[in-house]
Amino acid sequence: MSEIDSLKGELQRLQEKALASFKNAADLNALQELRVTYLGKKGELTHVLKGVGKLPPQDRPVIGQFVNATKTALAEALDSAEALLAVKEKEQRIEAERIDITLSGRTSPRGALHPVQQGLNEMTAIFSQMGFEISEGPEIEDEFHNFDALNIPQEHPARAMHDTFFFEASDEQQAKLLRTHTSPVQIRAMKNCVESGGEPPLAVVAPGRVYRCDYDVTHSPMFHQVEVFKVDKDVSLAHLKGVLKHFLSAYFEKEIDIRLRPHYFPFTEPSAEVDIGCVFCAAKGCRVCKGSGWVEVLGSGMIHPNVLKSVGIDSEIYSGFAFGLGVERLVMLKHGIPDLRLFFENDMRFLRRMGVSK
Ligand code: 2U9
Repeated sequence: MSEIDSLKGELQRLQEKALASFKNAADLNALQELRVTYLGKKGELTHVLKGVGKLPPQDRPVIGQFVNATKTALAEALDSAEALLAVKEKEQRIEAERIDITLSGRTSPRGALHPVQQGLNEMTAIFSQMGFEISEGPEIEDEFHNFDALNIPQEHPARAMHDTFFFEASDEQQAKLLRTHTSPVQIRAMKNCVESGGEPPLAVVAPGRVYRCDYDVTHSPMFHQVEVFKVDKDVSLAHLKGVLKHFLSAYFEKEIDIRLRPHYFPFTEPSAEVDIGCVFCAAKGCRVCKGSGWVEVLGSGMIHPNVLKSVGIDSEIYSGFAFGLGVERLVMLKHGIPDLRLFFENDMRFLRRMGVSK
């Protein structure tokens, strides 16, 4: 066999071996290595080329052409194998990164308003819909707004009854205290109206936190009140009773019976405690109403003339009704909550049942 034929044969085998290895290459890196192995400076084709030098000069162009053809064939085969592998690797990556959008999502815990705040908002909204203006005021008050203006003078036993938290103060300073009810908000609303040259009618709802130094099973040192008043010409107890019945029926979401029982408050005259027909036993008598069929829910009355006088409203021309309620008490009655302390312990079992952190 001539030298040229043996070289041709060698190139032929080299090409077959190379093409087979390109087909089997696992990835682009392997292919790159094969490119070096066959076409690189120290590669197998170069090695064969070195043998060309030993050929007689007239044979060299023939085998040179053959070598070039082999080189082109290998380069083209490498290029197309590379393109194929690139597509394959991309498909694998897409498959690996695929997101299954049919899986249901992970839910994150959802917060909610505290049951007391929910109740306070519901109550305030009912009065707002009836035309009462919502008013808020400071929780740190002075004795004038919390007591004097409400017909509770210095030595009045009601001051002691209110179990007030006082701030420390020197003799010259005006005593500051945590408000014991939201009535000072009402005083401020009336005073603001008069001082800015306005006059009644005035209808205000004052929701908020109040503080009393009192702590037992049915009392918390901080609790929430909603207080309501209306001042106008010819306001009567009948208006008070109408507003109360509408409010209580709206809040409990059913027709509610009410009754007014005479009582004493310094800031109202006459005064009355308000009972509702027991919502648990339909007034048949149970543990909640202690067998009476009635449950006390709030205090009320016609605003005392001294209170109107203290804010500069003429009690000969104007009259008004007012009432105050404890939010926790009403929320407990509506939802059958047995113990006031549940509101303040943040036991998740209670809060979840009431709609916090579902
Ligand atoms: C002004 C004049 C009068 C508001 C009133 C009550 C009766 C009352 C209690 C209910 C339960 C307080 O939270 S509680 O302990 N409130 O009994 N509140 S009359 O009278 C006012 C308010 C403002 C200017």
